[in-house]
Amino acid sequence: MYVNNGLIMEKRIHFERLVIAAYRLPFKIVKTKGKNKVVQNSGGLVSAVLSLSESLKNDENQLHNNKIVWTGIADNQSSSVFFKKFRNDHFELFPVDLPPKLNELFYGGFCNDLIWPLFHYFTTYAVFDDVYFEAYKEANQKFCDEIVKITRPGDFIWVHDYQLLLLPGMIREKMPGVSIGFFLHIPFPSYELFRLLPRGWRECIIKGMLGADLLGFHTNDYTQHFLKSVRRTTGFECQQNVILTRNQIVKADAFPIGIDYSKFHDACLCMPVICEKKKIHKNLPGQKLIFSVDRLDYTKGLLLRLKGYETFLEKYPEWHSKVVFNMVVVPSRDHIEKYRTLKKEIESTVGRINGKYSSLSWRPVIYQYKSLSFDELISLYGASDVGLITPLRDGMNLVAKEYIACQNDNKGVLILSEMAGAASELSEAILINPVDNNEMSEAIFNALEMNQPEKTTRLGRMQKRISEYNVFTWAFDFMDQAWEVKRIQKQMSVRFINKTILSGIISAYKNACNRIFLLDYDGTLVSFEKYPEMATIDVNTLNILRKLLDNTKNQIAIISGRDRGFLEQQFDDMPVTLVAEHGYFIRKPGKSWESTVHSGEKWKDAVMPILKEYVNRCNGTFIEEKTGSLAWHYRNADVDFAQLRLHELRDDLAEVIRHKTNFEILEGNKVLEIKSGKYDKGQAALNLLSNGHFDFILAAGDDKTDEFLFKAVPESAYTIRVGMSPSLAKYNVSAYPVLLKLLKNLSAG
Ligand code: GDG
Repeated sequence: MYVNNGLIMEKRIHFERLVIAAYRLPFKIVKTKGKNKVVQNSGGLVSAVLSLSESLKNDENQLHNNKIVWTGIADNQSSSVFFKKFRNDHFELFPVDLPPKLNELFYGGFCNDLIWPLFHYFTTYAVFDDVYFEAYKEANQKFCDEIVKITRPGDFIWVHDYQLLLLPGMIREKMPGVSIGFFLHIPFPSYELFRLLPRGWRECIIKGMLGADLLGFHTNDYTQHFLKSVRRTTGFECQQNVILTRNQIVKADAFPIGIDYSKFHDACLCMPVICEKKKIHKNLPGQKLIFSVDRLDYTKGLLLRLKGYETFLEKYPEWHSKVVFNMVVVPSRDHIEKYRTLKKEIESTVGRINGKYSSLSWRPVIYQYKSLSFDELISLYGASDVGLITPLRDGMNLVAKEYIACQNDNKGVLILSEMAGAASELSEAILINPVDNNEMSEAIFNALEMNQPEKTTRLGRMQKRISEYNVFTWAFDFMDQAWEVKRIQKQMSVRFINKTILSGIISAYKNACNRIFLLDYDGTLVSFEKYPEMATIDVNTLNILRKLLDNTKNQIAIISGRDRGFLEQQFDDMPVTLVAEHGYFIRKPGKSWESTVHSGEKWKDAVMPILKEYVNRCNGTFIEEKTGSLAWHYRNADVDFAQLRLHELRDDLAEVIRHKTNFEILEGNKVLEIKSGKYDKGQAALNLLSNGHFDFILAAGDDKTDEFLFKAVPESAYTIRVGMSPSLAKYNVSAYPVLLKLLKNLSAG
C-alpha cells in the first residue's frame, strides 16, 4: 500500500525486481567546479521511473525491497566505466557498451532517421538503409546479451521505446518463461505508414514486439494501429486486444503515461518558485504571458506555432504591448543538418515577428534556446496565462500535463494540438489543429479573453483526471496487467499438452481396446493454404494414419466440412470413415456414401446471389458450393475489410433465412458457411460413437465448427483444439504439426 496525493493505493507489484531496458541510462555525469556530479537525464521516462522508485522506497514490501535495475547506454566511455560500479538508494545500473560507429548507425540512423520520422508521419524525412537495419539488430542483440546476464527468476523486464523494438523477441528466445512488458512512447502509426518499411523489416519488428507479454501504447488509436499491423503482417488472429500468436497470447492496450502530479503541483508552493514567479510578473508589467517549452524537433510544430501567434498579432492589434510569447526551445541534435536548418528558420521567424511588431518598450516574442532548471520550468508554467503546445505529432506530451498540474491559482489556459496523445485525456483544453493558422490565432484570443469561472471549471476537470491517473497509476497498472497476462498464459499452458498430459493420454490409449480418432481435416491434419484445393494431405501424415490403422483396435473418422470428392481423393485407399460437409454425408470403410440429410438444393437460389454480390464487394473472396451448403471464403481478402463485409453479409443472410427454421450459418476459419438442415460435426460424431463401445476417444479440430464435436463427445474423450483459441476442448496444441507428433507417438505405442 502506498500513499499518493492523499489517496491510499492498494496496488502491489507482484514481481521480485523491475529490470528496465531503455536507450539511455537515467543519469549522466556533469563536471561542475572541477568535480563530477551525477545528474538525472531529462525526459518523460526517467522522471516517471524515478518518481516510481521514490514511492516504492517508502514501502518495504514493494518489489521485495530490491532496487530497480536499469540497462541503457551511458553518455561516453568514462561514464560507462563509472556507472558499472554505480549504486544508489533506488537503482543498479548496467551500461550497455556500443562502439560509436554502431551507435551512430543504430541510433542516429535507424532510430532517428527512419523510425522517428516515419512513426511521426514525416515520411519524406525517412531514410531506408540496409546498413542501418543491420546495426539496429546488432544493437538490440547487445542489449539482449546484457539483460540475459542480469535477469533472475521472478524479474519483470520492462522494455521501453522505439530504439528497442526487437528486444522483447530476442529476450523471449533466450528466456522463454520470463515476464516481459514493452511500452512505446511515440505514436504507433497507421498501417499505411508502417507498411512503407520493407517487408522483412516490418516482420522482424512485429515479431520482436510480440516477444513481450504485454504491449503498452499511449492511446487506443495507437493500439488499434498496432493490432492492424499485426494482423496484416503476421495473419495472427486478434480477439479484441488479445493477439493469438503461434504459441502464446499477447495483450496490447492503452496506458496513457501520467506525471508525478504532486511533485509539480507542490513545487509551485515552494519559496524559490514563488519568488521566481513574482520576478517574472514584475518584468512583464500589465502583460499576459504565453509560454511553450519543447525540444528542438520538427515534430513539435515550432514554426507553425510562431505563425499562429503572428496571425493573432495581425488580427488583434488591441493586444499589442499586452502580451508576450516566451518560447523556450531545448537544444537537441543541432549538429544534424535538418535540425540546424529548423533552428535557423525559427530564429529568422522570431526576428521577423519582433522586427515587425516590437516597440521600444515591447517585444512580442522572447525566444530562448536553452534548458531550464526544474524551478525555472515550474515558475514559467505557473506564471504564464496560456500554455501553447502545438506539436504536429506527439506520442503523449508530458509538458501539457505538467502545465495543468502547475496551475495552483487557476489562472492558466491550455491550448493543445489535437495531434498530441495527451489530447484524448485533456479534452477541456482548447484543442486546435496546428496547421490551421486561423484556428490557432482564434484559440490564443479566446484563451486570453476566457473568464475565470470557465478557466476554473476546465482546469478542475483536467487536474482531477491527471492527478488520479498519474505516473504511479500508469506504472502499477502496466505491471498489474503484465502480471495478469502471465497468469492467463499459465492457466492456458495447463491446457497445453505437456509431458504429463501426454503420458496420461498414452497410458489411456495403451489400456484401451476399442479406440476411435475423430479428426477434422483443414488446419488439423494439413496447413491452411491460399486455396482449399491446394491443401492436400502429405505422405508423412498419411503414414501416421496408416500406422494407427495397422492396429486393429483403432478406427479413424475424418470429420470435415469438405465435399465428398475432395475427401475421397485424399483418403481413397484408406479404411477410414469419411464425414463430408459437416455431416451431410458419411462413408464408412468399404461402403458407399450415405446422406443423413434430405433438404434439397432449391434453397440455394435465394442465397447464392447474395454471396455473389459479396464476392464482388470484397476482393479476394470466393464461393465454394457443396451439396448441402454454400461457403463464402475470405482468407485471401484484406482482413479488416473482410470483417466489415462479414458483418454485413451476416445481416443480409439473416434477413433471407428469417422465416426458414431449417437454416444454419456456420463460422469457420476465415469462412462463412450456410447450410440447410440441422446437422453438424457433433451429430455426425454421435452417430459414429453409437455404433461401438469405445474406451478411448480422441477428437481434434481447429475451428469453431469443431466446437460441436467437442461438445457432443463424452466427458471421458480427449478433446484437442489446434491453435490458441479458447475452446470447449480439454486441451490445446499450438499448431497442427504438434498434433501430428502426438498421433505419431500413439501410433508407435
Ligand atoms: C517521448 C514522447 C511522450 C523539457 N524541457 C525541459 C524539461 N523538459 C521535460 C519536461 C517533460 C519532458 O522533459 C519532455 O516530455 P515530452 O512528453 O515532451 O517527451 P519526450 O521525453 O521528449 O518523449 C512523448 C514521452 O516520451 C513520455 O512517454 O510524452 O510524446 O515523444 O517532463 O518537463 N525539464 C527541465 N528543463 C527543460 O528545459 N527541467
